Amino acid sequence: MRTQVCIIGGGPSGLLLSQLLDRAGIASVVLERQSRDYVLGRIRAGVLEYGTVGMLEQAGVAERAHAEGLPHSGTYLAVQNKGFRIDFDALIGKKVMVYGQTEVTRDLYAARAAAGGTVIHGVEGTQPRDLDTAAPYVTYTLGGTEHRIDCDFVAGCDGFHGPSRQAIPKNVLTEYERVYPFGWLGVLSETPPVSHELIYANHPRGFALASMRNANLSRYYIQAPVDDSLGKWTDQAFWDELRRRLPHDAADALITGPAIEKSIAPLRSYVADPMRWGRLFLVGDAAHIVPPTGAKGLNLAVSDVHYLFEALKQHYNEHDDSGLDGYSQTALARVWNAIRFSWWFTTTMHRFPDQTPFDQAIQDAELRYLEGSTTAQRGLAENYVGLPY
Ligand code: RFL
Ligand code: PHB
Repeated sequence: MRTQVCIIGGGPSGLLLSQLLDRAGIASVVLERQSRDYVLGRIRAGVLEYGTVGMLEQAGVAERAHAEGLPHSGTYLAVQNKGFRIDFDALIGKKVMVYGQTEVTRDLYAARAAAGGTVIHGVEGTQPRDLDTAAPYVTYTLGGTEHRIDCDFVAGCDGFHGPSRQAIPKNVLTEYERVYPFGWLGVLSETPPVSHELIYANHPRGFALASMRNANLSRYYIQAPVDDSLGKWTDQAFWDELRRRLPHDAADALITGPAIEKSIAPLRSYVADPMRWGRLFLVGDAAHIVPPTGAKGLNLAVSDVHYLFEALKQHYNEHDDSGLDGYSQTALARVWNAIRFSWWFTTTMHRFPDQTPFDQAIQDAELRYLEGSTTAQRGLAENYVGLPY
């Protein structure tokens, strides 16, 4: 088979890139290791920057997000069970939208199917090859049969554990990493959200987050040791711990129910530089990971898609490769802003096992400064709603 852009990975970044390319008359094939149901079963991001919503509009897949998504003009931070609000709209005139990654992915799958796009599920042993030549190709097996796709470019949209980044020679790649000494225990429950906006809570027992998907679907997280067994966290133990960490008024109002999903996610910051090698372009989690505190992972994947899509259009329509040549530098500049913000917000909101009294006093001062200063709040708001592309 031959195509123009071979996309490895059918998560949000691969599907969005494929959808945008199709609308620009550029052919692509998406290779996905998992089944569609498996991809849609992963509960992940919940908060979209408005730049992300704009990209969904450009791709013609924003209709349901606009109808069912929840625009949020602010968020609450809490310290020791007492909350204060950061008003994004008043501070910088922008909002975010609460609309789950699962729904974004569902909309993208529907759009690809409606346009007759090729998304091949269940591929194994995917391997991008000859990336430093003018004729790259990707091999994989499907149902025991070997296949090969010849292409002009390979987009590595295959997440943190995919084969694309591994294809870049070690002596070319610089990796930056911080692993945080805790995880997030997340629960999804069919209960009304405790608050109409998100609550990020700093508490002596550890961080907690109250989020949501819709009027009857809540998403909650608590900081927990990453190696804790899920068996230890009965629903009752989770709700009790969450209640201890939320602001008192929210804890009193919390409606609990059975967890329909429960998992522990590790927290990590990671950047691979460069994001381009020869004819391979890394996109999203394949190139970088942020801890979820800043709600940036999916949004960064979408801004990478934006830069790569514009660069590919320039290549095919104007025979101009400056966008492709500058892709890594342009994308990484925005990535590092989000890496810094996510690191700062994570460090400010969590309890670290080795936190000294000095560290604790600095954290307390940081949060008091945020509570009392609209200038400090503006910085948080600007980063949270998303820096411009
Ligand atoms: P994905 O979603 O990991 O998709 C990669 C796809 O590649 C496939 N794949 C392969 N396909 C073919 N051949 C192979 N050899 C392959 N190897 C892998 C995989 O099966 C998969 O389908 O990466 P992508 O598209 O770059 O998207 C990134 C986002 O998924 C991620 O950044 C966010 O989910 C992060 N994230 C959040 N981001 C936000 O912007 N806002 C949030 O509120 C937010 N909350 C979160 C999050 C991530 C979390 N977890 C569990 C990691 C909350 C959590 C708990
Ligand atoms: C979520 O709803 O899953 C969510 C929201 C905000 C975050 C992280 C995750 O910062």
